[in-house]
Amino acid sequence: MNRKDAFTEEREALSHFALEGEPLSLTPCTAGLINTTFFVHTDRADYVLQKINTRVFERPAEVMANIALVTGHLAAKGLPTLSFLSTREGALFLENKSGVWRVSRRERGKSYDSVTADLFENAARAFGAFQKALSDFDAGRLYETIPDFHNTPKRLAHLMKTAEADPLARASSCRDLLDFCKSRAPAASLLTDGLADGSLPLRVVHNDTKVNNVLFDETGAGLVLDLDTVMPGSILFDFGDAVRSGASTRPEGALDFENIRLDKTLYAAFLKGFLEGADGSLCQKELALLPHSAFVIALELGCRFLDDYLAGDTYFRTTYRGENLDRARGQLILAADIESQLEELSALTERCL
Ligand code: GN1
Ligand code: MG
Repeated sequence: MNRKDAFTEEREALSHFALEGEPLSLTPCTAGLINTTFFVHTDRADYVLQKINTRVFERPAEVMANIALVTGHLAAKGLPTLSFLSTREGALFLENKSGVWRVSRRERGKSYDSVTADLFENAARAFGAFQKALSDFDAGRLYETIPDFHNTPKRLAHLMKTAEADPLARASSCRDLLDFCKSRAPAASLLTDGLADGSLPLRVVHNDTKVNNVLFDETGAGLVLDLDTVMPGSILFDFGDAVRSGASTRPEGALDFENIRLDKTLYAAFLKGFLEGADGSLCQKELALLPHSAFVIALELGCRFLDDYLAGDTYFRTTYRGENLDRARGQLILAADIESQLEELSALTERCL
């Protein structure tokens, strides 16, 4: 193993899993804002070791139970999916004094933070096919591991409460953003209202459909990764999150705010791939709300970043002071741009159906 004196906790955790071969190297992976991830290379195989963030995932046993159900369902259909190793004691994860750990096989392929329209369409096809493959799985069997994860009105209300308490006296630096969020409260409940009145079906939802959660093979086919937030919800959470993260002209966290817009070509590419992958699974109301879902989820993530900034940056990993404020500004500018293009996006969506 490299750096003999480092990674003591990680090596101890790894020793509980029956890896093929001897671990030769352990490399930190910096992607993701929540869990801590390492690539493990042995003389025979490659693995991913993760320390689960238990502040975010308070009940890791439920996270892993959801993942086992979903990967089991996909594997039973012969579809490619992630595969996790049990511990030597036969558990789905290891809990020891340093934390909660799990190991999966490292699948071959490439992931990207930003993609061309062609690759984005392929990512969409993978997310759509994931939905289709799970459309016969009873979403009620899954735990709600993070309650109200995509409950946008609750996220917005929570932000307003934090802004009112203003524990670090930061609210004065983002009044414009707070006003924007508050004024969009009526639209924020579009998806949750539909779930509540039954007009939007409850499905198995991935809930984190960023393009870097797809691994592409050499043919361009995509494998869906990061199943931590698989929960019951609306398919529109997945479509909206993918579009707000992948069809923006600038990546999340970009500081050249004046260049942030929704790219209609990328939107159309995602739409095409997603509808093909989902292969007729969407109902009329889901289809009609596709463009709006991107607005709602961008607004929601803007609220979450802003809330975390006001509360002292305890949720999303940051590398500089004010990063969550910058992330929030970027998301809310994107939300405003999507909102201004809703009519056009709806027309474009209709033409694709
Ligand atoms: C978090 O850690 P990562 O990148 O998989 C967050 C998502 C956000 C995303 C924003 C459990 O995901 O909801 O969209 O950051 N995941 C959780 O980059 O909160
Ligand atoms: Mg994630």
